[in-house]
Amino acid sequence: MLILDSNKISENEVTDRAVYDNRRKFMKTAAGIGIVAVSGLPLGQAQAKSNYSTEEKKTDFKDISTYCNFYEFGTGKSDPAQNAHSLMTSPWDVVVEGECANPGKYNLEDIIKQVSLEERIYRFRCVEGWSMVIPWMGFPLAELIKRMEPTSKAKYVYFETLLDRKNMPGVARPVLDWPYAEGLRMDEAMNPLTLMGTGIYGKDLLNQNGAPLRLVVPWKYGFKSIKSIVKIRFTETQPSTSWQKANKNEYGFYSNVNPEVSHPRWSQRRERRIGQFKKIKTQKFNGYAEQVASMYSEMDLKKFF
Ligand SMILES: Nc1nc2c(c(=O)[nH]1)N[C@H]1C(S)=C(S)[C@@H](COP(=O)(O)O)O[C@H]1N2
Ligand SMILES: [Mo]
Repeated sequence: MLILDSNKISENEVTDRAVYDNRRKFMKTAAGIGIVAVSGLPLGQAQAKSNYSTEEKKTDFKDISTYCNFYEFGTGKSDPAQNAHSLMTSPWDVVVEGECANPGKYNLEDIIKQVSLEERIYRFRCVEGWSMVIPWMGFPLAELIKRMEPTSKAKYVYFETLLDRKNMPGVARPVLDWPYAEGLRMDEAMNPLTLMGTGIYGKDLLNQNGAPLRLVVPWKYGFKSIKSIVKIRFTETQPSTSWQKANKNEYGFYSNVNPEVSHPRWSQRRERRIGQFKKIKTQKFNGYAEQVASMYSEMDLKKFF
């Protein structure tokens, strides 16, 4: 763990260190031997402190890593932390297909070498009514998408989680239509807030949090942030998602955090910040309206929930 309570270390330095550790881990894996020089990497870029980070109190690592939703490992909040150790996350390949110039199978370590990792402290709001503040490590999804060169037909991006019947006890039951599937509109995927998460608190993601690569879309309900991604597909039409298939009246494609639109079975006006006693007000777009509201200015968000 990083020493986060020392007055002598500036927040900037802590962030740099966290970025460095997370990247070095990937580099080690890539080289297969000891510590390698972190060369050929845009470390200067990675060190830039993110303007997008919230100053709110971060949720304890213990809560982030033990209170999880990852239904492939069971539907209980503590099931993923108990069961996800069996997931094999290295080596890890991501298949890119559909409407793009550069489809193919990409090794994650190779992807990591070509993007700028940074720390982003984001609010994270689950549709069930709880929230956290999570210091993610990751890189903007836009960087990856640009490298894949989507065609003019690519209007949406579809994501799929690994489906491993041997190591995922939860998929034995048809709780959701496996593999877990999610999607974003192209402008949402390209928005600078949208991250591909690789770590939390400067460490690689634990399996229960979606190792080794997960989406982080902070203005949408948590279920859009799909874990352990193995497939990315550029599509012309809106992809169907696991939660829409499960119940389209309760879970829409957009799923923007919105206190004005109730879930059919409960209000979304308030949330319980994990680790705090009093409930707090939920903000529209989870407090990221300045960055994202313009993408929806023409839409009726009650209809397109
Ligand atoms: N593959 C997969 N991704 C998933 C889920 C899941 O069950 N399977 N749960 C989603 C939900 S509902 C939430 S709230 C977040 C939880 O992320 P966390 O456990 O890291 O907080 O992951 C999302 N991504
Ligand atoms: Mo969620």
